[in-house]
Amino acid sequence: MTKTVLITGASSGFGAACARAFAKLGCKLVLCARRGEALQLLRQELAPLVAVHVFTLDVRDREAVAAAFAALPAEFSEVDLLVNNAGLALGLEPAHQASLDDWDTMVDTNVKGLMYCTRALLPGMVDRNRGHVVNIGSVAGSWPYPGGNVYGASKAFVQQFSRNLRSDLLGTRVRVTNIAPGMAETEFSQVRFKGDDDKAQRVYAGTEPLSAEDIADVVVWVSSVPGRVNINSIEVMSVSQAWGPLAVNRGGREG
Ligand code: NDP
Ligand code: 8X3
Repeated sequence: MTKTVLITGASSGFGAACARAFAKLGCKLVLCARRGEALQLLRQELAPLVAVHVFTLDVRDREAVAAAFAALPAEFSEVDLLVNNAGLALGLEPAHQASLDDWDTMVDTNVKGLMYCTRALLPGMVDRNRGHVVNIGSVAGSWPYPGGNVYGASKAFVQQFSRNLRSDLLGTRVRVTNIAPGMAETEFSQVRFKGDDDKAQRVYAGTEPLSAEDIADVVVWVSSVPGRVNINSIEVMSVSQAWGPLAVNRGGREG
């Protein structure tokens, strides 16, 4: 089993659930996110079980990521598993009405932040010839939906980056996995709808969405298979979710 696990975006949702799951397995934890108070509460909860190192980090800040990961205390410095989980969707407007600031934030976090964290930890993994990068993508990276524009595109990046990493890492025992969850009830929709609780709750109303723990179970599983096995990509949906038919416009404005 993996020994030292670094999780980005550990202050809520999938990241916090992963921290709890890996603590139960006795792994040392390195947890980061922007909200320090939530991280401290999690540290207090898990410290009786395992060694936990927490620090605030905005993954969009390239220098801060490099500095924080280079300054990990010796006990935590050999990261075996990086869970690139920090990420967000902002807005659901069509592309011609969406906020460019929101688009920038999604690209800076979901694409560039994930790049910075990966680039900072990969050299150590390659040197040790051991390690695993688990990227949290999304079904939105494969399947388009109205309003998914840049969010989905950022997760398509995660999927292809994951595959390309494996190409570069051939000949090492460093593994890479893209996990693509569908609808899961976390703080995701509150963030997407900028604190509008009604809108956020309507996403899940009458459904049985995935839970954060469901995804943590998947992260634990992909990292627990024998070292010769690389789970490349895994897509997970609630039974409440499936695909719709291709959309056809009838009678609207077209030329
Ligand atoms: P949450 O909003 O509950 O968690 C998101 C986490 O990301 C928080 O811990 C947040 O911490 C962190 N985060 C966001 N921006 C930054 C940043 N700039 N720097 C550091 N940390 C950051 O949502 P989920 O748990 O659902 O989301 C986790 C991942 O799963 C995301 O990548 C999301 O896109 C993906 N996902 C979610 C699905 C869902 O339906 N819930 C489905 C498919 C994928 P803080 O605010 O403290 O920085
Ligand atoms: C989150 C799932 O379908 O809201 O990535 O994009 S979805």
